[in-house]
Amino acid sequence: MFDELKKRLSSAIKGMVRKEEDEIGKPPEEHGDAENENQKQGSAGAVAHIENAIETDKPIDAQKENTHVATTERDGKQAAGRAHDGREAIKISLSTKIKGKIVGSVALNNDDIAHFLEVLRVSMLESDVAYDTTEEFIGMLDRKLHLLRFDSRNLSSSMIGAVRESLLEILNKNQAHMNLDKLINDSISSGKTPVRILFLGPNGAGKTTMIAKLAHMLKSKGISCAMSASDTFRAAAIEQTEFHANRVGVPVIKGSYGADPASVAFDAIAYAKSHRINVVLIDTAGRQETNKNLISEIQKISRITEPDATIFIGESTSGNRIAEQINEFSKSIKIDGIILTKLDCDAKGGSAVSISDITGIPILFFGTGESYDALVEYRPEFVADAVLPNN
Ligand SMILES: Nc1nc2c(ncn2[C@@H]2O[C@H](COP(=O)(O)OP(=O)(O)O)[C@@H](O)[C@H]2O)c(=O)[nH]1
Ligand SMILES: [Mg+2]
Repeated sequence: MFDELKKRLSSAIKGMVRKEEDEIGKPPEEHGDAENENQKQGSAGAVAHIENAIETDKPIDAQKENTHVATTERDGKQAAGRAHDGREAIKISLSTKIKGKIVGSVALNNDDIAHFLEVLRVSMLESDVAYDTTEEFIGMLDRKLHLLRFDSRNLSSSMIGAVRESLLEILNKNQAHMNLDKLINDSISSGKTPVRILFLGPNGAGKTTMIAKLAHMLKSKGISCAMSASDTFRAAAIEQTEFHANRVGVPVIKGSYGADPASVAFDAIAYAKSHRINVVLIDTAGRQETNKNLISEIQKISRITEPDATIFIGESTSGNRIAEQINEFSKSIKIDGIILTKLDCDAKGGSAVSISDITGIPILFFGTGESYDALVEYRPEFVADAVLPNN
């Protein structure tokens, strides 16, 4: 679950932090007070020396400067090298960094930012994050990294914080569009029940299992529900829905194989009304977005049941293919929410980061296993925590 994305993002961030730490030297806090004071004076001397050299156009020999600045020999050589390349380079990279070391705040080197963003870009694309989302994220982070001043004593967590902020902006984008809990609770309190929830998606995506998980969750919250076995097409589908409903302990309304799935769903709603059941979960046969007959069938089910929410269920392992499927389905039927199943089998995890951004539809839940409680309510923070290192 998110393994690859986490591994790659962590290594990119750690690489960047190591590089910056190398350049700015050890943080002042690691020295005693007296030494620290000497160091500050030495640092200030070095900055003054370099700035003086820049102003007066004298050659700089940073290596000869005998101070207590934790500027490494390599940094000195780099600084001397940059002196020949141009004064700006020295101003930005060396003197700013030495100053940064004193006040504990550093600006990142432009080349380092560009390299870091490129590593992130490749990591995300290769972990199934969609191209457009990756570009948007990189652009956002680029602006942030150029503007921010980082705490040199805490570079790692400041960097993770900046990446996390940009990621959360992407992950949060569409979440306000739908809140299933609120929909159900509002409908119950205003007496507009049963809430009708229609599920659709490809065959084998985990629709029936997910409906059973949701029934289990609702039941545990004291919300009554019924399942409509409206997959009247696939062999053993009715028995499978019935099996789950019995195990979870909720009623199931079924027809016979080949029966009109819309009429089974209609019966389920009537049953829920007469038994004062709060929510009807309507299971349907698997379908591809390219099958015209099955698309008109789901449109008919939707017309007859007038769902309060239509939810697409897809496997997270399908990667970016799901976003294409949803966008294609959306031309024929309005989809209000997405559930991604089998996250436990998805080593990459990137589709969970970008699918909502690409489709404009919120993610509601993740399926994370085969048991009834292998269900995680979607929260942007959950994804950010799962794909970023802790510190
Ligand atoms: N590992 C894992 N397996 C799942 C998950 N959700 C469903 N499955 C399995 O995927 C298979 C197909 O599930 P099913 O509910 O019948 O899919 P449907 O055709 O869309 O109704 C079953 O073997 C489920 O146990 C999940 O989140 N993780
Ligand atoms: Mg099924």
